[in-house]
Amino acid sequence: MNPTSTAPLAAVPVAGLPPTFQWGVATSAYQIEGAAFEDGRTASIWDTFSRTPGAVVGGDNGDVACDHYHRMPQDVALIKSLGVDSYRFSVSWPRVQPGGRGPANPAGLDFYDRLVDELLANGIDPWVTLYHWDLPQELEDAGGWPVRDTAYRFADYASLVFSRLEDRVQTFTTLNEPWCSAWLGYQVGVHAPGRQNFDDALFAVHHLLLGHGLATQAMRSLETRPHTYGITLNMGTADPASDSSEDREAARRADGMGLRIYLDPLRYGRYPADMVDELAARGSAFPVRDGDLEIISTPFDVLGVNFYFGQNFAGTDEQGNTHDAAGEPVVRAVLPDGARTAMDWPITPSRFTQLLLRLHNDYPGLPLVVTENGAAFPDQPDESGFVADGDRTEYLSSHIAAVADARAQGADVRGYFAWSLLDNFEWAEGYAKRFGIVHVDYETQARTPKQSALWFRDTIARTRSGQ
Ligand code: IFM
Repeated sequence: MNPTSTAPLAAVPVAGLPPTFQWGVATSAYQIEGAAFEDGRTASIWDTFSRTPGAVVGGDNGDVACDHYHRMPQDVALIKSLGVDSYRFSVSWPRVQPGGRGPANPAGLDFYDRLVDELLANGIDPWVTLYHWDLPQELEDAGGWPVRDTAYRFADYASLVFSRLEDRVQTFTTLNEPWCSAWLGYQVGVHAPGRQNFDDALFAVHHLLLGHGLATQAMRSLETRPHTYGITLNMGTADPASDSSEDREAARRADGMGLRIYLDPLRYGRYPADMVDELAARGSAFPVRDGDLEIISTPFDVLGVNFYFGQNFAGTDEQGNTHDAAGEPVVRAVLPDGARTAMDWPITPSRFTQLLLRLHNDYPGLPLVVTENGAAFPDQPDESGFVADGDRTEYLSSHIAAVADARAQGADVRGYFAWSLLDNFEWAEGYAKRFGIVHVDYETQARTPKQSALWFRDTIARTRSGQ
């Protein structure tokens, strides 16, 4: 298939999205930029973690990644060719503020300054994420997110970025997926910094949320015009695997730790009582100080929703035990039947509708934007680099249709960003898993839009024209 073809590709038409719906593509700094030690950038926890033997598939790291740092104008032209409204990117903290303290690195800020200008010159709205997992290593050495001071350091860093870009950037989101930073990084240990300590993870949750609130307040205090502030959470659905009381309890616990311990403090200024009680029963607690919950619940304007799949939960292990060896209740994920992606994640578009409606009902009054949705599949490029990814195209079209469905039932979903613009460094999976709608040949750095990118482009055009 000719990648430059403008012929509409076969796909499920997406009905019911208004011409004003916001379309975008998303990336993050460490996953695409490369230039890991240029122009004053210092190490982040991912530079360190990816050098830990066995931590990342293939021993891969982000030193070069997609070389976006050096290819930015061409990448912006690529984004423009897709006809999207917006580009969601993250700012690399150690590029902008090496070491995580002190003054800004002018060369680091200059890169984002140029990126914003290039986007605006091409009619693309820049959507900034301040933190997509690349904590400066020095801050981890001082204790990382389990330590309160990191929240204050984050607010300082946010102020540096904001002061430079606020004249041209409308939307600033603080954190991407704090669940991953806290639980995968500090409890499970499969993400940087690779710790395995339950209380560290719990403390990290609180300090990430505190950092969000402090940063939002700091940016508002500096603004010379109104902005849109937000945070992005990764969320799924947690349904009971059966109607048994154990399974219903397991689903409640999974939902509590996966969604409510973030959104309840953000929106209502309190941690959910059932989770606080359960944590107390195991001798743990969020490190809340007076005034923290007021800071965390600082009003914001948009909730970024990252959705990949929904899950079921069982309250028993495979042998039927209700408690694990440590005496904790079993919360076992049971993946829904059906097709899976290359990540072995189930494909569950109807759960996406379910999640968006649930957010609309339980946390009303907050506009939603899908800041990530997409899938890895075992792509097979032809000799020209083109990938006929009918699987990814179908994943995107069914999930965009799920968004339209949620909107039709009342959910205030205003936009959708495909994850990801480019194949990129997929964290612990290295370069082995490809989420891009544009294929990247890592040898030559050639970018080739996949079938999904062309379908996405055509879908956006059709929606805009009201078809
Ligand atoms: O690649 C990641 C991204 O950085 C955060 N959200 C999930 C994506 C796919 O795993």
